[in-house]
Amino acid sequence: MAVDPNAPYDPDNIFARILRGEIPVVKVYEDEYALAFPDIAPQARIHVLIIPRGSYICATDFGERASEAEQAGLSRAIAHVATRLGVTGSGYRVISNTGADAGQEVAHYHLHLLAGEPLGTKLI
Ligand code: IU
Repeated sequence: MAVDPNAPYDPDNIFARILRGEIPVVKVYEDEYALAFPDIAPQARIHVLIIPRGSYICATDFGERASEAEQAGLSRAIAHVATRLGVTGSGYRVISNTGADAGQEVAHYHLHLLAGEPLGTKLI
């Protein structure tokens, strides 16, 4: 079911559980602001999710409530992940779905990083 961006944050959503270490993931990158791990259903040769550590539902919620440091931290995490994956030269795409029309499924703000092949018009 699609996420309702106006519903309260659910602390038991799957990404919150991953952040608490209740569900193991391969950590592609982590720091005090963000965690990155492979998407379980990759839509490109490289498909990594980058999530803030804070409890934010979607892009709107993150943009409105996250501190400047958290926003800068997530932005920098994109660059760190891309560098770690070795795709800064070949290129990559960052996408975020918010709400029903975008098809957001998990109610913890996340960025999809797609790379590793020509992406054409590929979206998530
Ligand atoms: P969306 O933007 O909310 O639609 O993306 C959610 C993504 O989370 C989607 O690509 C799923 O494959 C991915 N995902 C995951 O990586 N691990 C999980 O346990 C679950 C979803 I549930």
